Amino acid sequence: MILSEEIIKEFGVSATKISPLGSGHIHQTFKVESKKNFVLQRVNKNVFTHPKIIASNNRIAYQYLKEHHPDYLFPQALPDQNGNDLFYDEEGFPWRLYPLTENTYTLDEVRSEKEAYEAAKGFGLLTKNLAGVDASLFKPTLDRFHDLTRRYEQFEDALQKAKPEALRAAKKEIAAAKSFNYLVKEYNHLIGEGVLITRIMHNDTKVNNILFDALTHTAACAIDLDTLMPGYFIYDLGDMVRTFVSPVNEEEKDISKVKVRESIYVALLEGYLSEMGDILTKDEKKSIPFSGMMMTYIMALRMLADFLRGNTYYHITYPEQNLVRAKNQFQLLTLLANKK
Ligand code: GN1
Ligand code: MG
Repeated sequence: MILSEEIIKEFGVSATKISPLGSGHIHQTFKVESKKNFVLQRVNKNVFTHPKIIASNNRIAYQYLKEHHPDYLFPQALPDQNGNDLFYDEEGFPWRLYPLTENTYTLDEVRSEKEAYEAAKGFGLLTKNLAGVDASLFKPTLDRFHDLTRRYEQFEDALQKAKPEALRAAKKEIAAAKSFNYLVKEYNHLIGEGVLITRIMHNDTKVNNILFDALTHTAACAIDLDTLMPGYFIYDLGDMVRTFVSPVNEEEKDISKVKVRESIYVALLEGYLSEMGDILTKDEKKSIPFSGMMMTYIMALRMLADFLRGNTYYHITYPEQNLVRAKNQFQLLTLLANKK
């Protein structure tokens, strides 16, 4: 592996210290200390096979925001010595460098209504500020990433090809997956009838993708913009519901601990609508309750399909981990469906 110490020179920075940063599973991330501090990242080219599309989408967003919302903090990559947003090493890995936003912190879980409100406001502001940009300039960095129809088809395909022992182990979850198929029909209706408007979405709205201001504890900016691309607001709002409302995350094996914290749900919705309330149409707002179910369902299907396929996508540390995740997410989905 090529060392970060070598790469950083390509960006014209002389570092005094480089150390691993954050809890991400996809890329390798480093904190670079020098006169100014930076974040250096080696992009996972197996997951993101078109890193140049990420760089291009981000640059388009950056330029638009600079012109129309100059005070908005957008983490734009800094060019390397040749003026490129990505530097490719000899092994073909793309690297990128960002300024480090000082006096901020991240959270791995939502502990209070205030945190839910502020994080959701932060993600809402990103979409709001990009509402006027020409969405056709952006390309998908991962094709049909949150397309529920496609994810259901992938689940069916995995089901067809699964080994008998995997089918046996996942019997209940397979039944659950089929029982929620009505959500696919609802999704197709919303898209097909043009109820939802194509907007530039973040597509990975976990709370640790918000940098909080250390003084004000409000959202300073949204980070991890690999999936900044065209989509629908239900993707961002729904993934916030999925990842904020339960006191335990998708890794929890004891599903009796999976809960819907109603006050967190209300707070995140308020935070999101404090920015997006005037942007979303009346019809879009009707699909707010659907959003959390849809995104929880899509993740449950992806995790279950990965288990049936023999765990080829998500990183696992024990064999049933994807099944545990799917069980957990179907429990959350059941709670969300009953709440409705
Ligand atoms: C993956 O690795 P992480 O947590 O950033 C996935 C998301 C899922 C998430 C589920 C590129 O994100 O879509 O919500 O796992 N990202 C990709 O934990 O597939
Ligand atoms: Mg991510």
